[in-house]
Amino acid sequence: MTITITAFERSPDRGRGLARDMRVRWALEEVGQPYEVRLVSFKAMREPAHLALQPFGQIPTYEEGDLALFESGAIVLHIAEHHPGLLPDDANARARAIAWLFAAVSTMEPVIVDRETARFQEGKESWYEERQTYVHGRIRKRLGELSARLGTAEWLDGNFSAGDLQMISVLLRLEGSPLLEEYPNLCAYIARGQARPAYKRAFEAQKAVFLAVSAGEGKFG
Ligand code: GTB
Repeated sequence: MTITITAFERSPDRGRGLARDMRVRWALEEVGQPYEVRLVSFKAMREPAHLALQPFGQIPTYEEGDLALFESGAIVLHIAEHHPGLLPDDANARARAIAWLFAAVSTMEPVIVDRETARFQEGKESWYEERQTYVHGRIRKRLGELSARLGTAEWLDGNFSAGDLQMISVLLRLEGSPLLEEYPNLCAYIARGQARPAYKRAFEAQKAVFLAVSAGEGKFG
């Protein structure tokens, strides 16, 4: 059955791979499943056909036969549960890998995303800089805890898993930020993820969308 995911027609990140379709692409590449991508405009994301797939009008979505899914965490978990390569066989190790996937989206991601939301929505407010101090404090706390747990290990719990895939994807939202540079082991962890051939294939695929759109608009070549 064909797998179809959705992604931004024009990603605001200009091909940096920060939108959440990247996680789904990466997971599909890790397990060797071919997929198709339906690009959606911001207008189409608000229309009934897309809202039927994603009630919040967001990307990514995942369709396979009768199944339609939303939420990148649920999609990555579904892929990992149905194809070998992203979850250990041992039941306890499998449960722990899933716990890391949840930790990425429910413990790490909210504090990290708050930094961007504040910048876009509150950046002009007089209290913005002061609030960012608190936001950065909350991010540092979580990065410090994660860094302590990772220590010198290669991955969070044994072999690379869907938990690492999701965690690295979340940490990448801080790429280029001095906050991340305070934790060299987390930087090295991210770099290990980015060095995986599946990550590279996924990254190039999403970047090709940006390049094609830009070329169509006469900005390149
Ligand atoms: N919890 C959902 C999930 O994990 O799937 C969140 C999905 C989500 O936030 N999707 C975003 C979206 O569709 C795209 S990824 N936003 C449009 C909207 O809400 O109207 C978030 C994102 C957007 C842009 C950048 N960027 O430009 O760097 C990075 C990440």
